[in-house]
Amino acid sequence: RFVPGLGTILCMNITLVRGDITEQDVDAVVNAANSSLLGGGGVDGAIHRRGGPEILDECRKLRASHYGGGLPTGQAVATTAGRLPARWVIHTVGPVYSASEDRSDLLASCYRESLRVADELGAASVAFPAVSAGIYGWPMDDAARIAVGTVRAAQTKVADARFVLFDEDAYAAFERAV
Ligand code: AR6
Repeated sequence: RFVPGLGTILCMNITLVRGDITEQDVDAVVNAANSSLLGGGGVDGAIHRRGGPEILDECRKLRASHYGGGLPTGQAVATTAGRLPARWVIHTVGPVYSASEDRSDLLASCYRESLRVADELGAASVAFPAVSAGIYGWPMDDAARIAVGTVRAAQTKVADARFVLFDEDAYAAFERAV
């Protein structure tokens, strides 16, 4: 918003929602994808199931045109959202958790890059899952701390950032992080 004397101030609302990310009425939903971009389980499976085959078609085209070797960990790319209420899906690849190597920067990069892509699209509202905190094994409290800290600190025009948590434990971890 524009404040006389101060210029433009970017304000972001961060909200926590308990629910299913595929049902969110936002401009863009973030997918916890893998580098193949060709689908999988968890959030990825739900998004492709509910969104329909258009999403996979665009993912295949992206692989052929830009990401022959797959989308690198920590990066993000957008496709249509098919039949989802959202307009776009932003696919990002979280790091697999490692107890012996600190991969926090890569996890933070998923959120920063997703917001950068959202800005490019002109998306004002974005729903995030707890990237890496499912099949990729990241401890939920740590994943939540990185997610909230990174989104809060980001320079972005996104006004509504929503974390959509599937179960009570994830919701409680994000509440602690906020
Ligand atoms: N809405 C919101 N959150 C969900 C949903 C949903 N519909 N479904 C699961 N979650 P995950 P990752 C939660 O495994 O750890 C796939 O096979 C889930 O409970 O989806 O980054 C990809 O293709 C957990 O808290 O993502 C990759 O191979 C969080 O979302 C791999 O899994 C993330 O869990 C990525 O694993």
